[in-house]
Amino acid sequence: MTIQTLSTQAFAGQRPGTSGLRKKVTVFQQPHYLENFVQAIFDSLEGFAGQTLVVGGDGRFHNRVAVQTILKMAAAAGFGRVLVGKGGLLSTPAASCVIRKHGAFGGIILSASHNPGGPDGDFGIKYNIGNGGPAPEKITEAIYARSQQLTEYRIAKAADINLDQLGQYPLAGMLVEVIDPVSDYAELMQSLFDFDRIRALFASGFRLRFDAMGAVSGPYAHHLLENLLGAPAGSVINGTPLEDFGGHHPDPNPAHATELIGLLSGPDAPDFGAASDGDADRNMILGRDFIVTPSDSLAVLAANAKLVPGYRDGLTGVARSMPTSTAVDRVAADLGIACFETPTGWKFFGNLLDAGRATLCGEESYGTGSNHVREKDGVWAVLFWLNLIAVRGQSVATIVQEHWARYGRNYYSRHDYEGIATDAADGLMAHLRSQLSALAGQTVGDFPIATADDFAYTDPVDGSVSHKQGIRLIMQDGSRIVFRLSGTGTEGATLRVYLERYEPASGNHQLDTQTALAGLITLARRLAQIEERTGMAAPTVVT
Ligand code: VG1
Ligand code: CO
Repeated sequence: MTIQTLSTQAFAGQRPGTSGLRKKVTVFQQPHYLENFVQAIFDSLEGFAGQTLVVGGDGRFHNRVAVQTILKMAAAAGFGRVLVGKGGLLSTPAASCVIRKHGAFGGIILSASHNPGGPDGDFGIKYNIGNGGPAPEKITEAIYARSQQLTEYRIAKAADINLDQLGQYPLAGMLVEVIDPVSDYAELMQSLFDFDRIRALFASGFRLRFDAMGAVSGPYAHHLLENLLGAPAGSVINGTPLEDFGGHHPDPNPAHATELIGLLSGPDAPDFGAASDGDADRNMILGRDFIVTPSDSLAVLAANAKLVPGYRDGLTGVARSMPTSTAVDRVAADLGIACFETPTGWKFFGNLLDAGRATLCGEESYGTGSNHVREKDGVWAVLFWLNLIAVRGQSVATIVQEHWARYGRNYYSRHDYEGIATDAADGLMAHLRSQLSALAGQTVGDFPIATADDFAYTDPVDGSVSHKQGIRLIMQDGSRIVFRLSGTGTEGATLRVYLERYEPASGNHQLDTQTALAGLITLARRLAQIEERTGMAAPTVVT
């Protein structure tokens, strides 16, 4: 066997963001760019000789090329075995499931998630540790540091593996196993949910549309919803993974999943709609003419968890990212369980899940999950909702409205300002930071501000501290405005403004969300000087 050692030079800018390294495909196509990052990952790990690595991605353009390179580099690095999904495919939650089930040392996931794909689109890579979850900051920072010092990388000289044929293939002293990307995951889902009951729901005429958005959730949704649960053929739309997602922006929110939103409106609409993103870790839940916000979805799942077999014994705790609405906090208080508030990004939930301190986790960005894996999980959330509907025998809208009637409603919206010049975005955040001490305790317009700070998080399990995780303005009545810059974009900066207002159980739950939040929206734009600093009179995306 031949292991080649090739000289290389460091590339600036290989610091992983909220969820791995994401760049334009053209950046990844530069000679040695991917190789450098993969070598930096391997150089930052210890003790993997002879161990198993899991590799797979969301099938976007460049996925196959990258998988072949990673296989050869894993062989050169001394891994004993690589499990790779057929066609190079593994959804992010399925990769997490496979790592855990097969006791792998870790995994490499290729995805830029909800970002568009294709030759002009985005590509991404991230490393997950042996618990199946995204590497914590300590490791991602080590990978970055290493990427800046590299002078060479090692790769086996070997023919490409046939990724389209299940089986075992030797590669320079290592074994490559091409596995079915769906089966381990499908087995796990069947251990958590009442498939008989959901099957009976479909048999009774319940109708669903699941929009896979041309991305990797298609094979999972086809198998679970149509083959195993009996939803009629055609219930899953855009179900074939495509290298460019069929031109879709595979982001399951009302702004990008417009086809599905259209299908779910009107008297003849199906009962239930759902969509997932590029790597199938996000979910959007819809009823007929009804959109469930992700923050509400988390709260509803927590409140009803005991109705589902996998969570019958109740939850030890829940966790949400800081910008996510506080709807789930009210459920946790009612249930008498802990509620953790973490920085944005699933990696911050890993320790809480491993320590058994949280069972369900969620983010406002259409991410929901539990201790069954260590990633958020789109198809899991859909099955959870279907199980609830099958048990409660109510529509999506009724379930959510009854939730509000009991706990009150957290009106919630996120306003994104995309494509801002980096300097302007940094200046805007610095300006906000400079006002914090003056704002705390002041009344601005109609809003008495109780807390104004820059969110910092101390992990209760390992004590690690993360600073500057978003600027919070918390009003006396609990209403909140949060500002932060995206860590997943590949062009310029994206400002995210998160807005939340609480309306008690007895209050008005029928307002239009943007109307309900109008005062906070105006205040946010004024305090951050959004128009003056970015020239933008309105957000580019509202969810
Ligand atoms: C966004 C979301 C965050 C999510 C992350 C990865 O990050 O806000 O909640 O965890 O994407 O999701 P940011 O830094 O752009 O706000 V995914 O589905 O892109 O892996
Ligand atoms: Co994703």
